[in-house]
Amino acid sequence: MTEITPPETAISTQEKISHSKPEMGGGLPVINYWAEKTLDLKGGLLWKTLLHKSACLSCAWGTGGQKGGFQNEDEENLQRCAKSVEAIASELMEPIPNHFFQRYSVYELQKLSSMEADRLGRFSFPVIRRAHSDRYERIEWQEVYEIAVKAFQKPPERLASYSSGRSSNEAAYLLQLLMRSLGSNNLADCSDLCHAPSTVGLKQMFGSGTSMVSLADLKKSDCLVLVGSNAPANHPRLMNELIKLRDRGGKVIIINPLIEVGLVKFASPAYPIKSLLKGSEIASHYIQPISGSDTAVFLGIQKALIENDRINYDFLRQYTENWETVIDQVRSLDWADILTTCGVTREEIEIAAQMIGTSQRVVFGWAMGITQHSNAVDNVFSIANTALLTGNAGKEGAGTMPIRGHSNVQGFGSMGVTIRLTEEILQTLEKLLQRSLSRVTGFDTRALIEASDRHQIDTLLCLGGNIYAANPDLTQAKQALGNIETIIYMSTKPNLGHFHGLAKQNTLIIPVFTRFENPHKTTTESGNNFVRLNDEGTSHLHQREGTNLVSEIEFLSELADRLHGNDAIDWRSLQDTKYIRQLIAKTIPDYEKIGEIDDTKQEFTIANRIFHTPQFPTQSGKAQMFVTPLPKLELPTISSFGLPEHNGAIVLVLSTGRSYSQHNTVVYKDGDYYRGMPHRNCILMNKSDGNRAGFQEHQRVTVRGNAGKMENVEIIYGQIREGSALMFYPEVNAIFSAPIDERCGTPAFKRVPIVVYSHVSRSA
Ligand SMILES: Nc1nc2c(c(=O)[nH]1)N[C@H]1C(S)=C(S)[C@@H](COP(=O)(O)OP(=O)(O)OC[C@H]3O[C@@H](n4cnc5c(=O)[nH]c(N)nc54)[C@H](O)[C@@H]3O)O[C@H]1N2
Ligand SMILES: Nc1nc2c(c(=O)[nH]1)N[C@H]1C(S)=C(S)[C@@H](COP(=O)(O)OP(=O)(O)OC[C@H]3O[C@@H](n4cnc5c(=O)[nH]c(N)nc54)[C@H](O)[C@@H]3O)O[C@H]1N2
Ligand code: SF4
Ligand SMILES: [Mo]
Repeated sequence: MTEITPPETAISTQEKISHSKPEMGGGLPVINYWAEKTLDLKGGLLWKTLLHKSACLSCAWGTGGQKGGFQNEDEENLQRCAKSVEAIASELMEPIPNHFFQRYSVYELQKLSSMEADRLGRFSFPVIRRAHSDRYERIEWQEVYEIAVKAFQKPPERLASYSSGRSSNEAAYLLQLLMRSLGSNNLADCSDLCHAPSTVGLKQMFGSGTSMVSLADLKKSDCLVLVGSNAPANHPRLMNELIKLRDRGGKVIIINPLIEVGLVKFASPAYPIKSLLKGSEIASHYIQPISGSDTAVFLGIQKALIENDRINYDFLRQYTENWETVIDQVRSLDWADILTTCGVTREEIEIAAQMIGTSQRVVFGWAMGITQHSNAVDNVFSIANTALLTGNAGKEGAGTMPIRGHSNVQGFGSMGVTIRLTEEILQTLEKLLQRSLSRVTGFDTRALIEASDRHQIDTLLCLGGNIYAANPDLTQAKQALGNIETIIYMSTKPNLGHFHGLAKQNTLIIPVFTRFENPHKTTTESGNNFVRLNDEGTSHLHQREGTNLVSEIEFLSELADRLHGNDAIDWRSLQDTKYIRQLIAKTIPDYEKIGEIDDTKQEFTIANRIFHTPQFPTQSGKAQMFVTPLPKLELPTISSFGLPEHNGAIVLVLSTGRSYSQHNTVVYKDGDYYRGMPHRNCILMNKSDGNRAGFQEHQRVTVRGNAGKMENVEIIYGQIREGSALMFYPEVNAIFSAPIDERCGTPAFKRVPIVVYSHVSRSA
């Protein structure tokens, strides 16, 4: 096998992670990371970027304020976390030189790990991999556009896009306008794999699919129920709010099959004296249910609330519909069924119900532990039902708060990058484009992979992301993408998708500027519905010899112009992002203020999203409640995996997610310090499961799913619920295909049946 020499040698020294587990989240390792990154050779550039006025690249908590990059929307300072530094540092890498592409074939590059691929550097000129060629080669822009234009002249139903929420609102708006004007609604997006169940569920209940809680509200709450979120790693600034909530006497209830150390105790660098050294207690009450049973937990909480007369009937009568049916269902459930489904004691449930029922302002926050299940929409309904039963919606300091992923993923939805566009927006777009638009339901991400597998897609335009590795069943994803004639990846950095997700004819990589480098202003929307204005910037790659990057806006508007010219709108003038903002103001409801932002510089909260009174934008003005069935959680037998029933094998439910040092499919560092996992080929399981199967900790085992297996996996024991296990994506996506919740298309990444066995017992 050829050794691939990364073009950049300045890779930071590999941190050795031991098996020992820390006693709290955050803390000095975070400070060390800051110091390591900000003091090294690129430190100056990193600081310059941190101080640039633009929203943080990483998560949707949305740090980055009016006066520089360190503020939240309440203009509180010191609000940048190490994850932000990690994301920026990755984009400040050197360009990948041309000789690198000349030297290595795609087959050699396919052997790279996610981390190795990311460390190759930045894309800085367009490249193409042509049919039958074994490598990428540099290509001139003229030919790029010729190929792209031809690719988009196919029947509209055979055109598709995929996007990932790091680009701007303006790029997102342009992407959907281009696709819809061509007649295609195939606007797959990473949110299909992420918070789609929240959007779908909340929209049906409240008429609005986003958080109804602002940051200011969160600061007024006296109880936060945090479900299926590893905030210490994935939304670190939220931890400051939890610390403050506890400080003012409030309660934090955590629901998670895994005890995440940072949710028990967190040492926040934002409070050097109070918190950093000793750590702050986070959870007042920690519930560890069986994976995938959250609806049962909430039904239990609802039953306890009913039995202890803690239901706000006045609120239900005045502001909700269908509440009687919901209450009747909960009353009719047996405690025994609820408790066996979720594996939690009645006492644990009663404590949670008591905390919720006696608090004045409860916020319910959740992330992927709730949405990545085949009953994900029910999970969301069950949480929101609990909020409504206690009158915790439509008032200050309370409500439902999906904790969004990518820094602008919510903006993509607002801009119309969705297969569920409202009729209202469709009609305004029709006016703008002066033509009728297709009403055919487009393909979401999973449907797009399935359609490609059936040879139904000719052209795919990817605005960021890694459609290959974000999907379950990598063999299927690779094969499906291989059926597409032309794939155009607009990307900042290489990832596994560029090497495995190769099209049948032409695969193009368009090198784009990242948020803080764009030559124009852009906007982004945080998970709390706050719109930020990102200043224009410069790129460290700009005047390097041989580099030739474009902005996403420039590429998309140039392509649109070549396809449409002056048809209906002057597509070329969309190169001016101010003009795009004018169009957004005209066509996207509640986004009017974006039309003035260039003059006023006033960042703003989107209208009609934060509810301080219980009037909701549904048809009746009331919140609609939905009955949520108790989940039926079955497990396959060992033999259904094609293995003989024998000792030394055990069936578990795998939760697949992120390690501490990765951003989605991009791995920054090996291992997970906070979970005591020294490298990525580990499985975290409960000791009693290990004992049951006769395993020892650190033993190497095989993990098999329904689509493949991983070998030599090291067992790590941790405080995870019996019967559950945890492994990291994207690697683990090789071994399973996942059912979806049909209502939103989201795969059950958090409940993957696996069998774990040792090499010895397999041959026995
Ligand atoms: N640093 C960093 N930040 C990120 C990201 C990143 O990769 N790195 N990704 C961004 C994106 S796109 C997203 S969507 C978010 C993801 O943020 P999270 O949703 O916090 O991330 P996950 O790793 O998917 O894990 C979620 C948690 O769900 C728990 N869980 C698993 N199964 C269940 C279950 O059945 N019930 C319950 N209640 N809990 C369960 C797991 O134990 C874990 O603690 O983070 C965003 N921010
Ligand atoms: N098993 C399992 N699978 C999962 C999940 C899970 O929990 N478990 N989580 C799912 C979730 S929640 C999500 S959101 C998806 C994530 O899926 P994606 O969003 O598709 O993947 P990312 O890894 O975030 O994409 C990273 C790439 O985006 C590109 N990029 C970065 N910044 C920019 C930019 O500014 N512009 C452009 N054009 N490109 C840029 C870079 O090339 C980078 O390599 O994965 C999903 N898959
Ligand atoms: S919490 Fe999220 S938005 Fe805020 S600095 Fe950290 S990664 Fe960035
Ligand atoms: Mo996500």
